[in-house]
Amino acid sequence: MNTNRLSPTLTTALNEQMTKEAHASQIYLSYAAWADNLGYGGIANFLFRHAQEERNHMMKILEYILKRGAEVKVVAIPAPPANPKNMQNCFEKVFEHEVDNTNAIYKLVKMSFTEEDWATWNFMQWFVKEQTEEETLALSLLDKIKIAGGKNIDSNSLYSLDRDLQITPDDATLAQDVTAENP
Ligand code: OFO
Repeated sequence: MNTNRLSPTLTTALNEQMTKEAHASQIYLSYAAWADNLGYGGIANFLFRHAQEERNHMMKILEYILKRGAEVKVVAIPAPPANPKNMQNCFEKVFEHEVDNTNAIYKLVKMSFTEEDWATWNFMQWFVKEQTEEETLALSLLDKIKIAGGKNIDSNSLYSLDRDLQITPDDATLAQDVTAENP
């Protein structure tokens, strides 16, 4: 009796996505260590928290593959890229990584749609929303840095940003949660 509810194609793609989430976690981890080394404890805290979030995403996919009766393949995680050049570059890179991951999520949504695997399609919707949130958050940080002078951001602004990011919530407000009274 076949108890595997995932196709071989989706099993491979989900396993790859699981590794991609682990890679995203390593990227946040390395940028956090970079920021901490420079003395920005608040920014590092924010990035460390996001490393954990990505690790949670990895676990969700791992659990999903198992719960659908398919095989999980844990493989090596690629090394993170080089350290950012400055704080603006750090958040530009964060935004680019998030967009790259969003595109990978969209591919999985499309694959599950094409296969008419509605369980996987439904599971992936959580990730679609999560990526929208993460892109929104990264964009809002880039906006803050731009207002504060972009790559010429001064130490006062960096001090404030560092203090703010220590307590910045992990989740951004999405457009669908906004009302006219509470924009
Ligand atoms: Fe896994 O959410 Fe970002 O990348």
